[in-house]
Amino acid sequence: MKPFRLRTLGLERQNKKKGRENVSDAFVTPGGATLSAGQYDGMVREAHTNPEVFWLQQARRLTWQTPPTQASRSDFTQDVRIEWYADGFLNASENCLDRHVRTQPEKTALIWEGQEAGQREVLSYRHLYERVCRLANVLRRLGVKKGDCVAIHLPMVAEGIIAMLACARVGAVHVVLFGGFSAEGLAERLTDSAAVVVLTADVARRGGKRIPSKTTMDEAIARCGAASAVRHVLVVPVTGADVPMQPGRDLRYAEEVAKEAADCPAERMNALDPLFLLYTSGSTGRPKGLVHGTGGYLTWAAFTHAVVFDYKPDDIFWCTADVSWITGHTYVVYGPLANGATIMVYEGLPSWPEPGQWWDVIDRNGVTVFYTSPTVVRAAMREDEAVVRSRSLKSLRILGTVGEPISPEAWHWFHDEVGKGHCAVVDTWWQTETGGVMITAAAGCVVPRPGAAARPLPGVEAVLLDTQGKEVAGAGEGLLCMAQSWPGQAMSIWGDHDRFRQTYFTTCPGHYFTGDGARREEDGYYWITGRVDDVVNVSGHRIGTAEIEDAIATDHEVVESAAVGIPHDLKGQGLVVFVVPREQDVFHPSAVNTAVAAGVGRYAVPEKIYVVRDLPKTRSGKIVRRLLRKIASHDLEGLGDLSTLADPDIVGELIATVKAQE
Ligand code: 6R9
Repeated sequence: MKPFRLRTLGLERQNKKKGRENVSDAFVTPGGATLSAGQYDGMVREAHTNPEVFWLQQARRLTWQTPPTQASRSDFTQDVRIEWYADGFLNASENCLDRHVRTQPEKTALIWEGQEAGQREVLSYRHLYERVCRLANVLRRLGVKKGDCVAIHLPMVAEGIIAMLACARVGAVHVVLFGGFSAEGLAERLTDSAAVVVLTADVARRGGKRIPSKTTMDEAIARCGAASAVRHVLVVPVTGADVPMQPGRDLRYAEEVAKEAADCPAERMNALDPLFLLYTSGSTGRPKGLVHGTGGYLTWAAFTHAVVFDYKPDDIFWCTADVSWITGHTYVVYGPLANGATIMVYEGLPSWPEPGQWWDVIDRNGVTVFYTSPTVVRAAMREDEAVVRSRSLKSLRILGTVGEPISPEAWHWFHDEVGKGHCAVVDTWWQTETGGVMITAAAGCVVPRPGAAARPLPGVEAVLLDTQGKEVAGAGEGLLCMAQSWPGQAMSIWGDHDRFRQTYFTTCPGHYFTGDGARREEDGYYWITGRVDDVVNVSGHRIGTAEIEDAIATDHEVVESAAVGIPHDLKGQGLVVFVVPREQDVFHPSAVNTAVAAGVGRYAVPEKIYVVRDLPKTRSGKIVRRLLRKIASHDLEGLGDLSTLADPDIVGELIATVKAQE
């Protein structure tokens, strides 16, 4: 087993120092929770002792064309098989739309606000259903068949959500692509998924910036060359900008949907048919397309949305995540819509054109559940306190965070200033691979402890393993693994099941390995200590250091480079690159930024670049990233035994270089 690094973030220490442990006033939600703590504990016990019965029961949250008779036949050994509800049939878009149209057609499904003042659209379930059906008919007319991939490259507009559901309706596998990817990053994913149709925006907006979505997509498709399977590009008008259209291939979204009927029969899907692929970063270079199935994923989305956020029918549920992130898939779209909730979608930034935009969205729309990231909380904390204090925010009852650990300071600020002291606060730990929340203090059911991810949800069999692969009992620290499958678990990596097996099931044989380290307290509360692999988390963006290094390697002036993550006040982690150029005197570090922006995207451009003569390596040639992390964060104590390095002198030299280049 690889010698993984386990580190403690100090959150727990910080917390203990302050004497702030359980915060019971952040436990009971105003109006009371649907599930009592006792009922919740009962679910945890039932899911543990009788998982088959429990998960078949939970599957009844959905409407099945053919209900499943078996819950799981998953197996973490040998070839690895993740299979939930294998003999069940259902359609995800029918679950998110048709059944609510039957019972509550005029209920608001989606409130959308654009970033320009006054842009607002309210769609009832019936409206949303009709718009999804029109697009589904367009997709069918364009020849999209069950099992084909369709890429969605859109900002936070209603059409992004409509497109996901339209794909699900016709049985197409959607692949939502982040607006911040470079043409190269898009091309890589288009080729890997073999997407046949792409939906993109004319031009997207992000505050004062304009993002040329269509022309970037054109360049990406051109880069795919003969490997491109893209037959059509549907262009959604976001800003109404004039963009070049390739006759025969490119189509105007508005014109196409206008030609179609507002009804469209939904495809009959097996529970194991893929619903979507979503690319994420790991410790090796190539991004992996994680495959989520239909039945298990949707059950998990509906179950966790209801239980973690104490769902009530009159909620206005706002998850601020971009739809290109797994959080957007599960808690903007599938969880809340499967449960018939009203979702809030806002296109704009928290502080553009001035601070407080998101607080105004909450007040204007009566948002009751606000689910965001610690980065957003940290940024808001730095603003003048009058910004948050001048807003009422009284509609809120639950606040949530996801993506990275939240420090006790930020937790308390969120609770006191945004929640005005009366909201439940739920930190939620999970991953693209897990499909939905795994460890949390479910609102009204588990008492939160600021900084801790808290307890595994019912059916989540979390374990800690030491670096020898032995299970840690009771209180302790180790690699966070799952001993059993759960319905939301990704089924595979697109086109490469063996990579899936190797990535997640060989580090701790017989277990799913999360890539995170964690500490557990005696009473079973978990504290996430961060990634133990080479993944850096910048403002919740998961960035593989190998991806960065691969992009930099395309510059011929570079001999080699190493990217590491270091603590960052605002972003959680910042990305630092050490680069060894061919000729140190003539090399300009901006070349690194150019290579990263082109190969990955601007969002991954490093915080700091150090131009160095060499990297610290073991005698077998492995870069010792641990040393680079310490040097870059000026943490020079306990550098450890340097005698195993091929060239121990390099360490002193690097320390001096970092100092000189500050
Ligand atoms: C949903 C999502 C997953 C990685 C995960 C972990 C980190 C997410 C966290 C958290 C501490 C939390 N992470 N939530 N760390 N506390 N509440 O973020 O998915 O983009 O795949 O990232 O993010 O390191 O392994 P994804």
